Amino acid sequence: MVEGRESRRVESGPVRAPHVSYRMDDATSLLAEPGTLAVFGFDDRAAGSADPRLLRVPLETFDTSAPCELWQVDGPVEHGRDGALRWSIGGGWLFAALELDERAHGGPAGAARVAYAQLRDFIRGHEQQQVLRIWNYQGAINRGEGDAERYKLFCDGRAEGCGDWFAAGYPAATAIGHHGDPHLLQVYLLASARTGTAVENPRQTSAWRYPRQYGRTSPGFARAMRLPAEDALAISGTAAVVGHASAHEGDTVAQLDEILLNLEALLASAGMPAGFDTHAPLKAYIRHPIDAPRVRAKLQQRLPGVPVLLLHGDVCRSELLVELDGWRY
Ligand code: 3EB
Repeated sequence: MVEGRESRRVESGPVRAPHVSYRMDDATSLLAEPGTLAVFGFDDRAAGSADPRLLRVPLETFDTSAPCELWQVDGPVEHGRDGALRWSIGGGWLFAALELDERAHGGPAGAARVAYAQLRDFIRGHEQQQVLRIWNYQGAINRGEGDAERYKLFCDGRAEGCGDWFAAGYPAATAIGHHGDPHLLQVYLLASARTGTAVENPRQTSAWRYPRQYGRTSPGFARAMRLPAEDALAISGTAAVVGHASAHEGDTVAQLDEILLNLEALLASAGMPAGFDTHAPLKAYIRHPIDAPRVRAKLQQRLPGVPVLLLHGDVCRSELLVELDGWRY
């Protein structure tokens, strides 16, 4: 029965990308909308709800009234908690988030190891085993010297906790320093039952091949991920890294120009048309608050109409002053 087989294939085929948007509504009403997989509040916007789909991201915004970020999927959404881990599943997608206090895990490496091991254990029990995108927010990310810099310890622990989890290919990722509780490590991810397609950037050395000078453990992430239905590109944290070197030390605007070149090259490498549009939200992580107006002005000029959330965050190399990540539909 060719027909029956055909329709089964369609039913289990790739699912539509989550719809990601910035919304001024309060978190409670966004959680009540159909298909809400996750809601992210910045500053204090996520306070006061016990819903596991609501995450407070410890990054301050540079806007006087900050939106929430909303992830919506087709179909009903289940949610719950598993120890410290909170999760939701719907529309073929899985969201999971963990917040750990490093002091309970022997520091940054231990916390990263435990976070990734717990996420892996949780994912193992579910149909949605393909992790396509991960965000990491670490306190005081650049504190410490050389191999003892906290970000590098995080990279060590992440690799240990992952083991061979990503042996078939790394997800797209972001790792940014936050200015909240310095002991808080927050990790959240998006997974599906289907594999995506990792995309690398010809202008940049793949992160897992970075030379020794950047740390004992190369960071494991892909520059971007095409989602299974090929209807969206999840773009990793993108900084002014050319080859493996940091460019334009001390010049935020020149770094931002370099990032825009990196993003153009990445879109071309993904086989997508140039440019961003008003449906594809981006985030800009800015190290020094004094740079926020300059970054905002440049992005308004270069990416008019594109929703960009400006956040106070530290890039994982101390000489890097700004980083962008986000989506392209
Ligand atoms: C870079 O290009 C900038 O450790 O997961 C970007 C995205 C960066 C993800 C990570 C690090 C990570 O190397 C840093």
